[in-house]
Amino acid sequence: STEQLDDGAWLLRGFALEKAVPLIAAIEAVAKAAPFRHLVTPGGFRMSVAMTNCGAYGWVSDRRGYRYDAVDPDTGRAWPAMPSSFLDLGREAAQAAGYAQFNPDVCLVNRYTPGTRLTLHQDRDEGDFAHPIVSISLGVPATFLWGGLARGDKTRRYALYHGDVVVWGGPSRLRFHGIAPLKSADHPLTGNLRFNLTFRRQGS
Ligand code: MD5
Ligand code: FE
Repeated sequence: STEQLDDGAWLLRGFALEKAVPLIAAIEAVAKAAPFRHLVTPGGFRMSVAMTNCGAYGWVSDRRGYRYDAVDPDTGRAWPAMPSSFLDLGREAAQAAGYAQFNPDVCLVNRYTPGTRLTLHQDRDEGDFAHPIVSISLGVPATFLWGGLARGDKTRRYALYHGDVVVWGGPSRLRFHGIAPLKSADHPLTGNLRFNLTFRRQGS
């Protein structure tokens, strides 16, 4: 089913379900070349979510700030190429939500263990906010917190399940959002883990 969350924001329930097994295998291949790591925020806090990237650029954070970089600072090499299974599904989801021209050059991969959270934030390090962000949830379900354009705005909660895809664009592109601490659960494909893929356009 397709549910409109707000202007420019669409929840495509189960859109990735049929491709979940190859997507998870591709995550494992990406993580072999660019291992998951816990980034440090500019304020010095270790993030509870573990991250890696694929594509021409990757999102990184350290004491100097947040940025996109073509080189993985942990390996000194380019990020692994975006698997075609990722790119195809990211584009199909964007198209289903009305963004036919989406050509992502980054896929940020997040890995959640029980208790992992992502505090309320905006995604604003990309070069051009005209492009949407496509998010694919795999494994253990999570509670997504969806706010407004100011940090203090009221948040709504949505359960995101294995295979769900969300597309955020237009007036919803810069909303504050986060993930509540992950509950312990067991998923047949991922055990106690949740993965989230976010497709982004970094370069213009
Ligand atoms: C996650 N990841 O489930 C979430 C889902 C991240 C991140 O937030 O930055 O890696 S992506 C949700 C998202 C992205 C861009 C805009 C909006 C939500 N939004 O306007 O609500 O790991
Ligand atoms: Fe985000």
